[in-house]
Amino acid sequence: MTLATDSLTGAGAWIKAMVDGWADYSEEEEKLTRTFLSPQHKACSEAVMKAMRAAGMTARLDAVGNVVGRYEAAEPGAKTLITGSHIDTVRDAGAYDGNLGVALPIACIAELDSQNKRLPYAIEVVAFGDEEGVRFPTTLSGSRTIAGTIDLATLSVTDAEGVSLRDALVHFGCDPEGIAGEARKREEVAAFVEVHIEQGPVLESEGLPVGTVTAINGASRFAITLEGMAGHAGTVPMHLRRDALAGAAEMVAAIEQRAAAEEGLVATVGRLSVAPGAINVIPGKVTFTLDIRAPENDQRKAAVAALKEKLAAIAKRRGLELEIELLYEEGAVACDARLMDQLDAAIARQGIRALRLPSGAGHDAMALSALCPIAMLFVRCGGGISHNPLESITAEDAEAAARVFLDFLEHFDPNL
Ligand code: HGY
Ligand code: MN
Ligand code: MN
Repeated sequence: MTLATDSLTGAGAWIKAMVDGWADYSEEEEKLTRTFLSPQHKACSEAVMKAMRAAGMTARLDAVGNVVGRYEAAEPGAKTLITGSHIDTVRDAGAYDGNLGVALPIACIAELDSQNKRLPYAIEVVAFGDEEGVRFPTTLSGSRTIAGTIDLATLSVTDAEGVSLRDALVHFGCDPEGIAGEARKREEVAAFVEVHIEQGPVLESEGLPVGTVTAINGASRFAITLEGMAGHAGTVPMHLRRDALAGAAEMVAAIEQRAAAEEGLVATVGRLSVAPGAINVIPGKVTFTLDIRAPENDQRKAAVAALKEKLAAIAKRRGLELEIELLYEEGAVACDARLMDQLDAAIARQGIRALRLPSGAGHDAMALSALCPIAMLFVRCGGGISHNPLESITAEDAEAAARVFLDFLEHFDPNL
């Protein structure tokens, strides 16, 4: 596929086709599931590198499994604008979460390259490998590596099969010893700007193809384990049971009730496992996850503290052992005002009403905010649906977003 030469005409269909092609790299039949450092992640990384090179970029796999494409500046020694997003997915995912934010910048750079145009700064497009945190009990390892904030102790975390992150990296063809060296120097980076589907209904409700993100909600994630007493389903009277699943059910309802009572607070129990898991055995052990988010860090932390108390009271009353393990915590992050203004200006130049909106979803941009100013451009997605195979975008919106992003690139002032 080659882009039409007249500045991105046909780019939307080209971008969609590229992302739809990457969706073939899945660990599951008939579904899109691509987890960090899987063989399918490797195959997709190779396809991304091929597309980057065809667009006039150099492309490499870095020490932590990110794909890094680079389009040099007009002059050597110039600063770098980093863009990109993640190519790992949740289970049974939509195709555009993350992936659109890699394909769209590649299309814009292919257009610059077709015009032999170089900018007063270099551009790096990064396809991060670990944003969803599905395979390992950690996440953002790719973006944290580039930001220089990764905790190398996370290399010892293991997946469900007991494979350590370190071993998985070596198997993937990476050198974990090189991770520290991947950190970018602050003085060399102008900004990080990520293009991502909105994953919510606001742009669609406003009739807009794109919007400028103001901030990214903070999130805390926990693994919660309840230990009761497995027993015979037929012989143990109800008042003598220490049923871990009944306790978990009461806790899940309490979590939902607490979040629903407060504007802006969201809480989700996304995974729950029961042991021993037999029809005639009272559940002795349950583990479930909790993901809790809010626009303000104090609000989220207060809700976490209140819920910890509530769960402890339920466990005590039911005679259950309770363990709450923090898996992940990222504070809310504000986007840079100057970058937001530059995105708004590009949107306006493309004849679109500029709208600002917050992100309820987390993104690699949160990690990059430790390195440099960040901003995000949201793209409308059908029904606001995401983390679901029904996730969709239109070629028209992809093309509108590409025009805005290319306009932003051509006017971007790297000396923020
Ligand atoms: O969970 C999130 O917000 C992101 O999709 N990882
Ligand atoms: Mn996601
Ligand atoms: Mn995402």
